Amino acid sequence: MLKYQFLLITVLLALTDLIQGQNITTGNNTLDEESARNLMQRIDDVYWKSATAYRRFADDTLSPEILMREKLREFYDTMQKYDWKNFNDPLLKRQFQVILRGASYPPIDHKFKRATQLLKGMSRRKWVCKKEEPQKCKMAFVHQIKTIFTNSDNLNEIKYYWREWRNKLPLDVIQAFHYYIDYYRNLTVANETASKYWYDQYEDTNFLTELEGLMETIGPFYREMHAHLRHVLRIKYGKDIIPPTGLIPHHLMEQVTYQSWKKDSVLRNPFPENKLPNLQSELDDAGFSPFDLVNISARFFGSIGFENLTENFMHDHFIEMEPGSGGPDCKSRIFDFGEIEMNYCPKVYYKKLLQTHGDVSTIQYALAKNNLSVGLNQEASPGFGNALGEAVILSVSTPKHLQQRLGLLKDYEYDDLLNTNRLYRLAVHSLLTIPTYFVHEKLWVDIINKNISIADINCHYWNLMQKYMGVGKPVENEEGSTYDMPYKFYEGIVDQFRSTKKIFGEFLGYQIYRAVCLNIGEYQRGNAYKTLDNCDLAGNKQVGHLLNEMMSAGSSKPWREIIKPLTVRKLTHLTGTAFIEYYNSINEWLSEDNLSKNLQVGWTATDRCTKAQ
Ligand SMILES: *[C@@H]1O[C@H](CO)[C@@H](O)[C@H](O)[C@H]1NC(C)=O
Ligand SMILES: *[C@@H]1O[C@H](CO)[C@@H](O)[C@H](O)[C@H]1NC(C)=O
Ligand SMILES: *[C@@H]1O[C@H](CO)[C@@H](O)[C@H](O)[C@H]1NC(C)=O
Ligand SMILES: *[C@@H]1O[C@H](CO)[C@@H](O)[C@H](O)[C@H]1NC(C)=O
Ligand SMILES: *[C@@H]1O[C@H](CO)[C@@H](O)[C@H](O)[C@H]1NC(C)=O
Ligand SMILES: *[C@@H]1O[C@H](CO)[C@@H](O)[C@H](O)[C@H]1NC(C)=O
Ligand SMILES: CC(=O)N[C@H]1CO[C@H](CO)[C@@H](O)[C@@H]1O
Repeated sequence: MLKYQFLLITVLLALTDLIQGQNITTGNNTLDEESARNLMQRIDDVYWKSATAYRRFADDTLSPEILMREKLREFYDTMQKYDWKNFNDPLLKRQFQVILRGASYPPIDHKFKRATQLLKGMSRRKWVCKKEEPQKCKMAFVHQIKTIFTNSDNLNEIKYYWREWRNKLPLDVIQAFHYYIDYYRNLTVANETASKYWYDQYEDTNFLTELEGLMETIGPFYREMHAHLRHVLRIKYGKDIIPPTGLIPHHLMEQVTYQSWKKDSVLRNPFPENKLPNLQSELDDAGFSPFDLVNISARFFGSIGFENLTENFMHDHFIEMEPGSGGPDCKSRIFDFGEIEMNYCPKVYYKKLLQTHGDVSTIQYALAKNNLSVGLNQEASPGFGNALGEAVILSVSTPKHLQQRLGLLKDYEYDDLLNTNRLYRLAVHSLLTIPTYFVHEKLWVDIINKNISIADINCHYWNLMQKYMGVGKPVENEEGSTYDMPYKFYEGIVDQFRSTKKIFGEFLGYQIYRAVCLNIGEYQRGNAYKTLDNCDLAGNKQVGHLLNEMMSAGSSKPWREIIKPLTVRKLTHLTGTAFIEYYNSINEWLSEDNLSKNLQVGWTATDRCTKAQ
């Protein structure tokens, strides 16, 4: 009875609208599924028009996700009038659910835009004075200070820049950070926690707990690596500087991170006599052009059964950037909302070869999902696309792929020793970056959930660095100084670069890779000829099928449902075990090496927050 009354009232209301000629929003006089479908059609048109405009007029401050959210704002009120939670059509229901996430956010104003710009740009902003010429204050973290961290072995110099960058943190950056805190804290009503909004696209308020579980899984491996790094730093800088037990000072850990791919670095390859190949000269010898990297990447997808990109498509949608326009990282610029375009780096080097495979993976993802109706055409969750790209990159970086598919490294006998060296470098990089992102993520979520006060941000940061990384504060800052987090923390709270995306993408990438490798039998546990770290996916149509299923699902299902068919056990959560399995050989080598050198593993932590009071 009540239901009918409600229906009557809504019909009456709609009729009144109609009579007054104002019913432009629902376009029909009922709020039924048919009219909902029509509404979606209209929103879809708006979406495509805006997406195309975005490609032409993007100013790069706000992410396309946020801009599209703003574009659809005018429809939220109308959409909320529908009883969408009780729709019969599951896809239509899902579409409402996904789009209406945007309704929780206040309209974007210039303050939000300004804060975003400040946080995104801080790594390139110049405020640090030269150590030798204190009146010259034009050094930015990227790339001046980073270059010093990477190349200097003068401890005073590294320490000076570590401290100065933090001591002189501009006030407007701090204000932007505080603005962001308020913004997320303000989203909540009553007793909600802000992580409900931070993790809305993961559809899990307590997603952090799942991420924390991953840290525990990789913990033992991390601690072995930590003991090893403490040892190599002792060799490099002396026993007086680095104690045999305890925390590694932050500035030196940052140096190790930046040096993970450097030839002459503090790192010591497990088998120094077995020289890693010079991939640059290999690529030079092969005579690849920048476009060849795109073509090679596109052919990877062709080989696993994706529809081949036509010559016309490639010439129209892949555009080489002007020399020098890509910045020092030479990152591709990809427009994957609506119409697709990729502006690629005009250089050829190994890292680019890998990244281009990731980029073309993004393009394939866009091709697979962009034709779904608005809302469903989104990434399954932030970082899902990164994970798919990561799985492809892991395949392309195998000695097997480089040799057999790309005809590189012809003169190398890629034996176990050489492979251990390769995995060592990769492991240092991954094992140091993942926990860093996690510490940033946890700090941020603890802040917005009001689990810690603003006054405790800094000490809490050091508590987390101790707990998860065995890293300590190198020097006490001057009085009145502010926060000690590196620039990646601030970038990591901006949606485009958010730390969640990196952690999620990394772990899920290894997870997808392992699942697919097991599925096609290229990885067999216990078979020394079918190891996970040398599993190549190229040429296998089953791989294409599995990847395409995930890509073409878009956002029509939660990410957990999308990964479910991958595994026999129907996993719907993240796991760190694929990561551990991938690095199994280097993990064993580290443990044995620690043992033979009698190194202590682990550290003790002290509570930096109670000490400060
Ligand atoms: C958060 O809410 C407070 C109180 O309503 C308001 O003064 C402040 O401007 C809001 N901040 C942001 C960033 O939305
Ligand atoms: C939040 O408040 C509501 C109503 O006041 C209550 O029912 C609910 O249990 C509370 N939730 C938590 C997590 O405290
Ligand atoms: C794509 O092109 C490759 C050759 O580059 C060919 O072997 C393959 O069959 C093509 N795939 C389709 C679906 O046409
Ligand atoms: C990509 O490479 C293949 C093989 O070298 C070549 O046949 C094809 O024309 C290239 N595609 C484009 C778009 O240049
Ligand atoms: C996808 O949408 C675009 C633009 O509306 C259209 O040109 C293209 O034919 C569609 N492709 C498919 C496979 O439906
Ligand atoms: C909140 O922070 C305190 C102290 O940092 C910690 O002990 C506690 O576990 C945290 N609670 C949650 C829910 O994260
Ligand atoms: C001395 C020391 O702590 N060595 C460790 C090195 O790694 C092995 C394997 O995990 C540990 O058992 C040793 O304790």
